Amino acid sequence: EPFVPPPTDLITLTRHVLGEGFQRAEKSAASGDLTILLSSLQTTCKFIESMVRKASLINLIGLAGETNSTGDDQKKLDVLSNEIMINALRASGKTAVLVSEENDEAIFVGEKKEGSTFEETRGKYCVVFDPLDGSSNIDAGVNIGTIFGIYLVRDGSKGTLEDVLRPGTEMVAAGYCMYGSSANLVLTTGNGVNGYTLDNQIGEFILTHPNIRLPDRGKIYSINEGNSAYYHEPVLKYLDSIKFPKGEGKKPYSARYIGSMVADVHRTLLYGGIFGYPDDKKSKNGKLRLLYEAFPMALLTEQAGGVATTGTKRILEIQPKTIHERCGVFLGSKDDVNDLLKFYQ
Ligand code: AHM
Ligand code: MG
Repeated sequence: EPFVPPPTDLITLTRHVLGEGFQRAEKSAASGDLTILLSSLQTTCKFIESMVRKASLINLIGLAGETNSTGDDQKKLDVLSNEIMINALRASGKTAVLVSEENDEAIFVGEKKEGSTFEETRGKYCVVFDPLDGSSNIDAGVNIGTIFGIYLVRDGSKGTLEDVLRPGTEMVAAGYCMYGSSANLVLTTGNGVNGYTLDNQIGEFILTHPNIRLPDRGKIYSINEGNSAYYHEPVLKYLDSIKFPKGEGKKPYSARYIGSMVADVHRTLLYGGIFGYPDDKKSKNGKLRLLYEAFPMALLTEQAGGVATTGTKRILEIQPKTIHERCGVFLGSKDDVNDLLKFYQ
């Protein structure tokens, strides 16, 4: 076979982000800060991805706090990922408030860090994140991912809870990194959605999915139907309508459910269809977390031309009251989600 040279003008995430200008975010902040923050975030994703790959090898899988045979403390992968993110985001000098699924309380950057010898630099951004989502899938080697959303502190604020208890419409950027057969980082800065794939040899995320757009209608539904006994009427009726469609030439939808939000949303963004984790009779507010699961995914979905709703309201417009609150989620192709909404009216 003759040697076919690879493309040489690669668009890396850093290059793309530098060139994009960040109309929405950078205008109001010191220019370049969001670029530095995103650069630090992409490093954490590479770090976590390398840990995910090594997990079974270096025996990271196990109960947090358990000691292994050599007596060293073993850390669960999600605990480790959380530490990786917190350390990197604090060190970036660009953050003021951090909210992690793994921490009960928000972290306020700039307050003296225990054991640290130097003063921390506080920045203007707040990052809300789930360091490693889909924990029930880790031990089986199924796709998992990191989800994040970014707010700019309000004018004059040094970073308080109020800076993160804001509707998703006020997020300046959001994204996720999926650790699957490859690592895929999907990002929006309020100007469409782009997908990047990690080239492990170069160590860079390369733009592989420019301007992701959801098809207006898909053929897939993605929901944990095992919860049907608890579902409210509109959800059951909608599911019935796509499994037993009435009308000539109409075909039933295919079911796909991984149980990792990042993977289920990733497929939905690329193939279309509908993903749901609704509130039901048992889980009154659903399962997924508003701040660092529903908001980032809703922003990505809307930026890709889709719709994200609880069934009764637009997710991005919810005013959070607490940092770990939950909400029902439906997101995906415009026509599919609108079909569902008809059953709620
Ligand atoms: P986790 O934060 O404990 O990992 O839970 C969140 C996950 C999501 O990734 C996924 O969409 C959902 O839980 C799956 O839940 P279920 O197993 O009830 O279907
Ligand atoms: Mg989670």
